[in-house]
Amino acid sequence: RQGIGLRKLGKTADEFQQDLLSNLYYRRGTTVESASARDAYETLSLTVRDRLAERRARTAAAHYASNPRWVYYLSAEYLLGAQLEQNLLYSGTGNLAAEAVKALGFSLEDLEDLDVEPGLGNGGLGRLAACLVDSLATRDIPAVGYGIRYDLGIFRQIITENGQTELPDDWAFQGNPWEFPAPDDRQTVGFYGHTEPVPGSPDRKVWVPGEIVLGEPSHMLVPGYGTDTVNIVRLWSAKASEASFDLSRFSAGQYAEAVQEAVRAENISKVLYPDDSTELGRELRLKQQYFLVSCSLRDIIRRFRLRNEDWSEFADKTVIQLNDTHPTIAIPELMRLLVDEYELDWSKAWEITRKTFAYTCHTLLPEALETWPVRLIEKLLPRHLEIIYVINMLFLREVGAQFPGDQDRIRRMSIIQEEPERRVRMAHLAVVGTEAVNGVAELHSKLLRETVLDDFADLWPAKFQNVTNGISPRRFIRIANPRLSDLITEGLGDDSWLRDLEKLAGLESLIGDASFRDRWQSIKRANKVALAAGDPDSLTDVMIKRFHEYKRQQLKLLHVVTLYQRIHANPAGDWVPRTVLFAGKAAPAYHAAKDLIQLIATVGATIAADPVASPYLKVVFPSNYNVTLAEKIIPAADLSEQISLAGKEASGTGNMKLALNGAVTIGTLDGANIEIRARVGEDNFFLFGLDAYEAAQARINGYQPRAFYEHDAELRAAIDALGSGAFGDVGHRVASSLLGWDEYLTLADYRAYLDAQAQVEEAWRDRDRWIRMSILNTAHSGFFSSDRTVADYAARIWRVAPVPVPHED
Ligand code: 26Q
Repeated sequence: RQGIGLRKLGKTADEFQQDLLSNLYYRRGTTVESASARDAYETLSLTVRDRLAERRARTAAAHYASNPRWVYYLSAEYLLGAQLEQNLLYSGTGNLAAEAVKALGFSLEDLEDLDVEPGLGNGGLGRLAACLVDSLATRDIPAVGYGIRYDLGIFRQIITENGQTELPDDWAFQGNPWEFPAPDDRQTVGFYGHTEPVPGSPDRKVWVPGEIVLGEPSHMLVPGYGTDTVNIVRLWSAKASEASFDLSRFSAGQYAEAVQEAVRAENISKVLYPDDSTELGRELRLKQQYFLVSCSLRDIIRRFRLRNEDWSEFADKTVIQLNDTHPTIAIPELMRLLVDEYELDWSKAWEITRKTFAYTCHTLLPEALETWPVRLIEKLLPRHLEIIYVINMLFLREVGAQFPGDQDRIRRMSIIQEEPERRVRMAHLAVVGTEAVNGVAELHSKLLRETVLDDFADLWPAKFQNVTNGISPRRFIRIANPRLSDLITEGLGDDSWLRDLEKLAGLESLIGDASFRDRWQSIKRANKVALAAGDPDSLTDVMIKRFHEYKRQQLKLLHVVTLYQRIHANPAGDWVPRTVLFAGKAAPAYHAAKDLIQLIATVGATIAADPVASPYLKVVFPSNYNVTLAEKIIPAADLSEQISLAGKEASGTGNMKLALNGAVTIGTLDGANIEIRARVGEDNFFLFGLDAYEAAQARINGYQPRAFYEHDAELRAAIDALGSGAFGDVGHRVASSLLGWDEYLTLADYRAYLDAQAQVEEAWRDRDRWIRMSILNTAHSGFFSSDRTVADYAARIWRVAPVPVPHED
């Protein structure tokens, strides 16, 4: 096929226009005269996608030619965010596109509003996956992200005074112009059934599944910024096989029964589980996990075999990163494939498996550590349970050899938990079956070694590492905050900071420039005007994250109630006007979190209706927090609330996004807050509260929330107000939960938090001081680029090198 080449895509405005028109006619099947905004959106998306597809083809060719070591990121969740604006930026076609759509009678902004974000994740973990694949491409690392193409993403949330209601998120209802279906790469996945011995091969078994489901992949393009690399995220969709449609039942008029099996199969990728911390032990969730793993591993092996023959090379060419324990069933699955299907010796297979995987842990909460009932795994994945037993037996033998006679240690470390029912501890399996384990911030990695995984860190100290999380500067400042990005580019002389975020440190030398400071402040104000959440001259105080008791939205609420009461006690006081913005979703089954949402909405409405307090205090709670909404809120924030109980938030990444956009943090010594404070400087961070050791000690010392209630009149007044009946049953429930047990030591940190908020107000009143703090936060956030995170993984865990993609021609 030599000499056959691709027609070059247009580079001038005219040519881009021509490409757009031809897509409108020949791919969308409509005409200029009758094109709707949706037609224009779909057509523009295809035109932009074409530019990336061309880079993708060159990337694939470069990767094939170099037969490199690959990074495979396995994640049950991706929160990729809206695609159009990102792909315009990464393909460098923003201006061409704006002109071309204008000629059609549309504005780019109108079309961007039609771009729906695929909400295929819950929160931090899903968005981290998206930032990492962005940075992998930006760093020219050969990588594929594997995930599930849920038909319904994270629910759409509506906030009223009755709290949160959930609606299904049929995100691809009108199609998704960004994805490429690849039905030829479909895989077959088995479930249930039984195993049979293989005569003469004691390690091998034949698994005869009782149910077969097809996995159909489609992929989204993941361009790098400032490079020609375009990687992919490959998402699997469950499809029934032809055989699961029962034609004889259909012919007999049993229509529902005829499709029952097919519906069951396709339910696997129907909906994202909206829980982000507690495990419900649902069979369908485990099916989702195995579905992802089985399809992805077969795809990885298929790709390996395109260029390699010898299994001894597999672990040199492949590293598979497990995004938390959700895809950990990949460890016994790879063993099964190698031992049962490819007939490798157990010990050879185990060596390959261990070398291939690495595991990232994202939590410390004991209730968030995944365990699955042995009975469920036995039923759904009988062969995998057998393999897990062998892995465990060999592992415990090793522990026994290291620590002779230490039965308690063996019980603690076993992959199988015995009481109160037998369960598989996925985190133990993940540590045993991988070469590297990492936490997501310094403190988190340290606490992992000292608490939940301490026995494993004793056994294998070198396995445990830290890789502090990061965020994509393209999405979270360049796209979210174009005004500030332009000012930074002007201040630093060019936009190379977008690929080398530590360059932001250069802003420090502009702090003395009064006109620079003025412009900085005007931009923050303009962003607040655009957000339209409250008075742009008020202190915009934001708490945006999933609702969870450990994150302590309830502490922020107590602060709001106290401010309200103070204003009432002294209406003529010199109050700092504040707009308090909450946004975030609660898991539908997490009643305490949903109560808190309702209470915040109700208190907010009470304040809004109050003529005394409302000039100074406003609470807003926009519905449906997602990546798109985050991009609007973050640039407008003055104050970033990062007030989790120390030792509970593994890292946080919203904290990084807000600091990068010049918000000043009020926070505890938790997660990445510690590293943010170390970099932006103690004077530019409002610290308060117990540290992780004090918090752990408080409970041991018999923490009594009531003692704090009784000794602090303002705290008492705030809790009494919530529990008074004025806010109904929810107020009661929240107040009594705080007074009764207060799992996350809210009352213990209340006074310190209010004192820190008083310091915030003092700093805010000195506007020049505040602006300097704001600039310093941005200037010293460079470390938190996900490009740095990926460089850390590449050097210390993956040991991969970039493969540059040659430019066109
Ligand atoms: C597990 C089993 C069954 C159902 C659901 C789940 C599940 C799903 C999602 C468990 C946890 C999650 C998500 C966790 C998460 O988002 N963790 C956050 O990860 C961020 C990135 O590392 C950190 O910054 C946050 O601190 C951490 O809370």
